[in-house]
Amino acid sequence: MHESLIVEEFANAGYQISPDAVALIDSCQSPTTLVEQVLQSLDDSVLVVCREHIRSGDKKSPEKPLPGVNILSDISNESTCVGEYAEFVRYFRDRYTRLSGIIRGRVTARPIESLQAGRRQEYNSVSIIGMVSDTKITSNGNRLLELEDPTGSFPVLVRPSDRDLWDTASGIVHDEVIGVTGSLTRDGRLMIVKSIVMPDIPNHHNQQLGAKETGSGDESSHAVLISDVHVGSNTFLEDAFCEFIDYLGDCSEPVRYLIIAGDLVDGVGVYPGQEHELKIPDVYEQYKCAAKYLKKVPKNIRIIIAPGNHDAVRLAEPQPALPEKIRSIFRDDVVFVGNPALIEIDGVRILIYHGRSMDDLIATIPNMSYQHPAQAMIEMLKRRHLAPMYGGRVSIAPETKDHFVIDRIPHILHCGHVHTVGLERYKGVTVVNAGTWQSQTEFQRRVNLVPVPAYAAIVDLGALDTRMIRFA
Ligand code: D5M
Ligand code: FE
Ligand code: ZN
Repeated sequence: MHESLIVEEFANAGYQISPDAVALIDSCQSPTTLVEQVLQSLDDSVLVVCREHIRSGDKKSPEKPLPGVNILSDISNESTCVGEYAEFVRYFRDRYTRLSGIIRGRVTARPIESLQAGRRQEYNSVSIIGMVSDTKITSNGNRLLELEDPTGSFPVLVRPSDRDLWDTASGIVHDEVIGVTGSLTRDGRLMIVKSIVMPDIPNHHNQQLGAKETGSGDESSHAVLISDVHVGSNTFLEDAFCEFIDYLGDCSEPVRYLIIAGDLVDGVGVYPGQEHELKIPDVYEQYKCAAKYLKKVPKNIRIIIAPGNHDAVRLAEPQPALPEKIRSIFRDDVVFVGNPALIEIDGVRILIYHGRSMDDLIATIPNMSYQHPAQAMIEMLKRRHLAPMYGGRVSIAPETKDHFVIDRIPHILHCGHVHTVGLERYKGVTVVNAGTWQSQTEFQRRVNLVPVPAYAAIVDLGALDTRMIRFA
């Protein structure tokens, strides 16, 4: 049904209708039926028909009902913080409590205050769990870490002689939580580390995931994961993206979900000089344009949108879902979630995180690179934390709860942000960096960042098989 016909139908019945209400009706599966339903439900007090009058959806003839999305964890509407000092203390305490809890199953640790010189009973095998407050190389070439728990702070030393231990220690970043076992020096003021335990994914986790039921007979639903569309940028790859949208309509796989992990639009004022690289200089127009593309996605595909650092929400993470003013631009069936968000679709848990912390992880941990983003994402899983380093690129809002802690292990970790593609499996978790739909920007050229654009990941939600498809 053409949009002008919808307007005409309402005009004939004596009503005006708002453009977004028209768009909403048009996005439903059978607009004609819905127009009838809405007209029947209106009373004389209504002059202009708005979205609010179109509640019913067209439940009558759903050929294939839209699949549901279970949002397990998301900051939206839950933000409590105003940024006071006490909130930071509480935030880090929550981080410590939850990450140390994960480690405690494997290490019998004592409180740091019990290590005060003169009070100790043993020297040889002592364990503590602490948040790393400092890490440095000593003049003798050892690595010195300072660990903090709620009772105190203690220095621990790693020597280069044990290669594996040294490699682990070299990747330790400040503000992550680790367990260490070692021996105390004679004066009781320093621990020489023998082993380091990170929260990590348990080794037996792989089998548990394997036990996920695969639907019998019916071909299982598929989800398509993308990120960093950057609509509005003059480097947005419109042709490739349109080809991708067409693919969703034509493909042989039963795709039921499309998940976008942030930076849907390029935004405005995100970096200095951005105005020279924008094709659409107004952020609402950018979202309108994005909504136009997404309207062409088949109606039986559930679209899920999380924000990134270019989107129109607060920059501090965790970021809430896009505001209503922007949501109303999109088709009515889109599910908007925060960043990060843990969702469940068809029994599969997907942890969506835009991935800004990768800038810090790649810059700090040895052997990380923008060309292998999945490796940096595996570092998040090892730390059971999406943004372990405080005070870097990610500005972290001190919410009561640390929303970056990975409590429930997802089947899939889905990120973007770095504009390169990665697909790995780590202890049963599928790790996907979905790339971008933007070619190299002037800024990226200067820092020699080579994007890998126009890819989408397609996941069989039954078998959890994942592959990348290229559209260029
Ligand atoms: O980020 C796209 C990519 O560009 C991501 O890998 C980070 C990099 N980037 C973006 N801005 C900066 C700055 N200011 N310094 C260093 N690296 C940066 P996007 O979020 O799409 O802009
Ligand atoms: Fe981006
Ligand atoms: Zn980004």
